[in-house]
Amino acid sequence: MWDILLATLNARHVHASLGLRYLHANLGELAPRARIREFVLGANIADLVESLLRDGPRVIGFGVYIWNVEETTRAVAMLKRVAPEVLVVLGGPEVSFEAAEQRICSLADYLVTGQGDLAFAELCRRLLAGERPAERTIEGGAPDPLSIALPYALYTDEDLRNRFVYVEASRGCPFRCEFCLSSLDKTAVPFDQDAVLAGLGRLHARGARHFRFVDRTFNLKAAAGLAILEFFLARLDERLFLHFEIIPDHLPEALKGAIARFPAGSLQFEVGIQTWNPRVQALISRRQDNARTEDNLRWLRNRSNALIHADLIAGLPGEDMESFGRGFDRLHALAPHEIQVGILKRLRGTPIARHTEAFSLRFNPDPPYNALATDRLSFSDLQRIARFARVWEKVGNSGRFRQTLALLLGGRPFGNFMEFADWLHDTCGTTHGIALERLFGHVHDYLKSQERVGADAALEAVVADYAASGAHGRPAFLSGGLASGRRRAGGAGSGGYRPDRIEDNASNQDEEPV
Ligand code: B12
Ligand code: SF4
Repeated sequence: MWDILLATLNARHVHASLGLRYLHANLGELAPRARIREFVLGANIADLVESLLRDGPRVIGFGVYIWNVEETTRAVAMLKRVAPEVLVVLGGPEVSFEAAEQRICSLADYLVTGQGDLAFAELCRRLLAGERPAERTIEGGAPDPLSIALPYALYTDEDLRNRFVYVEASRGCPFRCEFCLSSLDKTAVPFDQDAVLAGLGRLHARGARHFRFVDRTFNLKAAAGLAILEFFLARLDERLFLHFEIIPDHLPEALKGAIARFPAGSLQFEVGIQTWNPRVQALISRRQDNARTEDNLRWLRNRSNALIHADLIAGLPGEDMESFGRGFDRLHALAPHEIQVGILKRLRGTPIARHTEAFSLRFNPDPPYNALATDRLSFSDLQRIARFARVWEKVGNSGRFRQTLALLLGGRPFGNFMEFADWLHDTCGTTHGIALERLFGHVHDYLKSQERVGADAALEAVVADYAASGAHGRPAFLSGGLASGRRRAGGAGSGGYRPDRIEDNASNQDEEPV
């Protein structure tokens, strides 16, 4: 039996909840009476509630995020019906703002906004002592990181084997990009570096090799970043994989030197570009030096082995199709390994909402609160971009269409790929649920119909990519007459994946739908 449960629904099993581990680690004398219960989106809610109640809790804390708020609301509603005596405490970014408008907040007993590391423990002490604080909303605020116990010992061996190990060297962000929740932070504050490195060292000694840093701007302070990179350089092996989020226009020489020493496949940078349009950048208070961003991306691609995953956002105030497309082409010319096209979301609490009227921003009222239309992009434009993004994931980012991609893009990447995504949607009636083999067939059909490509070049490229993907079927286009020797061009396994690594990339599964 456990007095306190810490529960959440993660986006997928591979994502372990770092937030709940912090709360548990900071429960002090209550920690042995508490347990973390993680579920995955799509769980049966009645089963989830039943399984939580089986632990006999007096308090259940739920971690609420944009991806799980709908299911968590149903869980809390059911729980309060069948076990009203169990106290429900909510926390997490989704309920830290606009609480009055959220059904889940009215169902719960208590709400802790902001960082809950210390505030949750304090509340539990009072609740378990029989007190019922009159104030239902408690501000967690932003405690000094030096007062927070680190949670890394709470990763189990199973976590280390099968899940991403999320870690954190600093909290917060000094920048103000209005679409982002971190724009509300006052600044970035570091954790004690020695303590963090000691925690990472113990995880590494236990076998952890896949570390994802959740720091908003890993490269903000060169000395701190360098210490972490050096720490891992001293522990390099062929399994090590590190993920960092970086700001693109700031790459001091000291960091470059260390980055350049990492071998292929060991370092991944998520680089937020979001928009290249200076007018849009100014409107959303995003400071970004485009020229330095380009220089740094070029340096990373030419002088380091880091995998570059770069993000763009469509639907920002002031951005139209033409300017977004130009931005895509500009980014594509810098050859990041992956480009993620996201649609603007109006996250609760973010200042982007101030532009709603001036730019006629229409947001989905339900999570994920994505932009549906703006004064410059119609609903149908944004639908097309969303399809572009999905198809790009499977064809552009997957690494499975290397030769065909070049033909698809020709000299105008955004325009040509948009035409392909439109065609795919018209042909299949959807861009969801197209199995890989059929997708190869469609790519082939499309390319051979394009005068600028020609049937021979289309077949040759599709056959080479199909063979390199490691797939073993006999799709219709293979009966197109190429000799079997040519069919094998590229060879299985040359698709650029690291099958030994925990992957969040659904495109690694052969029959994964688009
Ligand atoms: C890891 C991560 C993910 C993972 C999922 C992780 C999981 N567990 O499933 C992935 C990569 C899948 C993901 C995806 C997305 N994410 Co994300 N993600 C993060 C990230 C980088 C780290 C989260 C983390 O561990 N933080 C560190 C811990 C310590 O902080 P925390 O989780 O906020 O927890 C603290 C408090 O919230 C609070 N707290 C949390 N739980 C509880 C519970 C109780 C009871 C209490 C009292 C307090 C409390 O106390 C904790 C300790 O201080 C954050 C950014 C960030 N650095 O936080 C964004 C973030 C959480 N994601 C965000 C967004 C918008 C998305 C996407 C919509 C992005 C997109 N594609 O457009 C998608 C949605 C996914 C989907 N399927 O729909 C937003 C969340 C906004 C919101 N309202 O929830 C964040 C904050 C980024 C941002 N700055 O805007 N994400
Ligand atoms: S987008 Fe990145 S740089 Fe801008 S506020 Fe968010 S975390 Fe900071």
